[in-house]
Amino acid sequence: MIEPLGPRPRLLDRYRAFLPLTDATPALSLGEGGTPLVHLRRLGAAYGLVNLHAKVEGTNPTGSFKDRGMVVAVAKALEVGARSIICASTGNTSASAAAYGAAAGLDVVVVLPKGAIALGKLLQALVAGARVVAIDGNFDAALAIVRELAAGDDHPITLVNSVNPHRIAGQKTAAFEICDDLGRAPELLAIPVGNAGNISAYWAGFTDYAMAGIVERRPRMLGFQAAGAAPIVRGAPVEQPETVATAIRIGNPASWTLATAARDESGGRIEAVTDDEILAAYRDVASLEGIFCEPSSAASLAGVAKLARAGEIEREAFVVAVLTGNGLKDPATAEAQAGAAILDAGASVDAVRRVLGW
Ligand code: AN7
Repeated sequence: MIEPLGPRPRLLDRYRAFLPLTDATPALSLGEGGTPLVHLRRLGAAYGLVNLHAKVEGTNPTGSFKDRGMVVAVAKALEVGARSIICASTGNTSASAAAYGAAAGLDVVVVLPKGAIALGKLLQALVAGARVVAIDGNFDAALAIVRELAAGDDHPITLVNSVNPHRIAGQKTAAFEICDDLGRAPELLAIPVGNAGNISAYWAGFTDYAMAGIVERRPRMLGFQAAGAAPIVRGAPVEQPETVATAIRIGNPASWTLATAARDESGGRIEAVTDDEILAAYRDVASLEGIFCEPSSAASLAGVAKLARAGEIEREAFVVAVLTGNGLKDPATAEAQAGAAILDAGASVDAVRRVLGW
């Protein structure tokens, strides 16, 4: 018999020293964290990079990095006796809130921009039993609404968007894992930027590890926004953000200042990538590496590709691109981008041979 694997360490136990937990914080886990760091040899070769890696966050329980922060935010909500949670979302936060809220026995309300959420994410929230409110407005409007609802005291409810500091605290753990796996911090960390919570969380995580003396240096942070939703790059909010990468279709990021601080303190940059560049990276990482991520996630690789081709990343540089969510969440984009058409054949060996050209 082969040794049993044993229980996976819980994220909140593994990084307890760096998290805002107390003896009164209830244990909660759906198996979040511990995601793979994959060396992208074939895609790296295409970009002219030999040390390109992906942090594959789509393997989290609800298929995105949001679970790292949600487990902390929901555990902390339980600790203070909350009965219900609320968030605005471009999809993944709502899927995660619905799942962790269900596991914790809480009422969950999610407020979404109507018609702008990838189908898989919407279904995750509905099947988990969240109350889903679709507004005639974008994410920025939804966030303003839930902030006001949560601030009022007529109906106590805990806000679990990334303006809740427990979300950022939990999301720092991805930076810890990267350092633990590499035995050091990478030189460059590439990440999509939407509401800008995650880039802020990674920077806080690398900073915690550097302050604790676990790593010597922190990476340069490279944030990428979609060209049609690039307020930080433009330096002004975008009224009508537009992009195929619906998860990052955000015109006025809540963590704007933290994101520009991460950029500036790290000597990094925040740049825009076009939808075409995003979709090229989305197809390439699937067809060259077997990693199916969602379009927003591919913004990190699209940005790396662009900078590498411009000669701005050294061939040997240790680069980690964060692939924030699973490709299965957005079947409509997958269908539109799928490279190969389905070959129709009769149910015989000859018919199958024929369509394969054998
Ligand atoms: C796959 O779910 O904002 O810069 O409401 O789902 O921390 O916002 C999602 C964002 C990147 C951007 N990749 O992260 C939401 C939401 C994926 C995402 C981002 C999101 P932030």
